[in-house]
Amino acid sequence: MVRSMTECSVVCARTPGCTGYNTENTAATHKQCELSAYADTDVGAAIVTDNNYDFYMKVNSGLCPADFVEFRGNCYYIETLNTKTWQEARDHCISMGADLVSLESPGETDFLVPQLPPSWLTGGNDVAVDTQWVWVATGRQVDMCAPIPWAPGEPNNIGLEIYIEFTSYQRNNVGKFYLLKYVCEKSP
Ligand SMILES: [Ca+2]
Ligand SMILES: [Ca+2]
Repeated sequence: MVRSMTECSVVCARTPGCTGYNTENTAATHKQCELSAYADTDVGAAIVTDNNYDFYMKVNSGLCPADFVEFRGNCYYIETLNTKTWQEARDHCISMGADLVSLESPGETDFLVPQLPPSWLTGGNDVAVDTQWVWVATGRQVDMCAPIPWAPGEPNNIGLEIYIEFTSYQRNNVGKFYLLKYVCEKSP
């Protein structure tokens, strides 16, 4: 089975002891998502043709707690069973030493998306100052365009919508009683 680099990174993150992966598809090797021990000399990517992709990356230091998966040095708890309000979800994250996820790179978003339903809660909010969107874990401003844009017509503030929902690679603001799956993020 051909796996994308993102799928392969997920397989590695969920495999105890995996510290790197190689996604390669050539007639000679037929390697697909080879999990491996990480070596400094292997890091990097070489795309030879559309069908030949060779990549090693350290994705799993083994330092994340049980129930968390690791991606590029951060730990993620991905809730795919239970829905909660934003505050309930945040309380759950904090109880595990984490906070609701800050989406700060396309790679991070691409890593999370295949593991979740189309819609889920992030740490984005404008609770403190209306229309000043920040990530709750860091207080940093949410980039208005990246890594995902607002959905057309959003943020629309129907009622009091103060939390950012990820929905099908776009952003929507939702209210405090809205129930969704969610992602927590922490440093190892
Ligand atoms: Ca993040
Ligand atoms: Ca909205």
